[in-house]
Amino acid sequence: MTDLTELIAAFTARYGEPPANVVRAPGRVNLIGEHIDYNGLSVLPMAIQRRVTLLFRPRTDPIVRIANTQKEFSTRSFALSAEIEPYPEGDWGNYLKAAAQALAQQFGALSGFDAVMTSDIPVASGLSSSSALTVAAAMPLVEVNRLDTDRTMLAELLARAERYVGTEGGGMDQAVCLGASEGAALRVDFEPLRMSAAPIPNGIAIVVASSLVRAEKSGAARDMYNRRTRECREALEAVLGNVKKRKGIDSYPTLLAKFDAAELVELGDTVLGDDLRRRFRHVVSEAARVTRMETALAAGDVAEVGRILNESHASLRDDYAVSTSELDELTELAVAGGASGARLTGAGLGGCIVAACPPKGAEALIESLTEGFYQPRSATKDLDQHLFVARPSGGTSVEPL
Ligand code: NG1
Repeated sequence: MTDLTELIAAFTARYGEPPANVVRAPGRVNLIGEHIDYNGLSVLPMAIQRRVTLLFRPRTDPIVRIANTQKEFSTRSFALSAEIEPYPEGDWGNYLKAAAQALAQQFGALSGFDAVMTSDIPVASGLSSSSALTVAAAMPLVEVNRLDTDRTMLAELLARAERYVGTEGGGMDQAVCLGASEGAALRVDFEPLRMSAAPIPNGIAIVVASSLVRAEKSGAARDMYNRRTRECREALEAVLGNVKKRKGIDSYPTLLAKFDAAELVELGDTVLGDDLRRRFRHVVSEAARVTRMETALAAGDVAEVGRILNESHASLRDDYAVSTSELDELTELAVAGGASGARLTGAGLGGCIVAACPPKGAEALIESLTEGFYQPRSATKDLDQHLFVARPSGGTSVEPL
């Protein structure tokens, strides 16, 4: 259900009064900078036209009630406090509680709200449905309680908040969900968080295709994710221990400011064992690709954008070991179908790929992926859920109804 009139009717039928406001919080596709946000390195995601839509009405007590029109997610209701007991692991309501607890800890006693929501962001697909949900649940509390905050502060707060669900995540998703602007990707820098628009030129189309494999945040994908964050920390420690003139160098960003990627890869090769050496090589080479991607986008150079995507995929597959056979197959099919390049996007182990092509090639690319990947799997029903041209979209909005 994405139609606003229907959603308003559902709200009024459930609560006996009409909603006061609508929140729209977008999903995202990450163009470049994969698995480096939690290392404090800059990334370049883009908000997409898929989003969470949440209608709400203030309450005067500290209760939050959220009904979801998607049948697999039944209604959640809880009391606001600085210590909210989580639902069982994997429960969708934990994203709501994550936002609520963090705001209660930061701002003290809060009034709650009643809400009805829906989402057309595919779940567990690397398109950040979870952060969109977290942001969508936070916005009514910000409005109802007139909290003194801004988008940057909120993005930092909600990035920490989402760790409530057990993932040691970075801050990319909440930042782009809040800070994106239409027609552009968003460069996100960390420590401290800064956001700036990187326009997507008309000559470049971005296509998203799902591998049809879910990357569950509560399962194997989460364990892999947390293991990679630890490996990155270990690799950094070992490299820092071997850097001469260490003064002022204590993190990935400060290391990359002092040395170029090739020097660091060489250093990593010398001081790290096999797995850590490869993880480290991905991190420093991916950081360099972010800078190259900005230049390629500014120049409207779709061929170079494609090369960068291909290199990133190879690095995620071979060095970071987060690809799957389906993601590899999809990227190969995309390139064979006319994309200038493609790579897995998001955390990996399932989820989607992102491909770039000239706009006039998008239709042929979609046809070719349909024939090569989805038809053989009898997965053409509701195909636009899994395969679509992503439009660079604006960040979260809150409007009166
Ligand atoms: P997805 O793909 O939504 O699971 C996760 C992290 C990002 C980032 C990417 C990998 C969360 C909420 N999101 O995104 O911060 O690290 O993986 O680049 O933890």
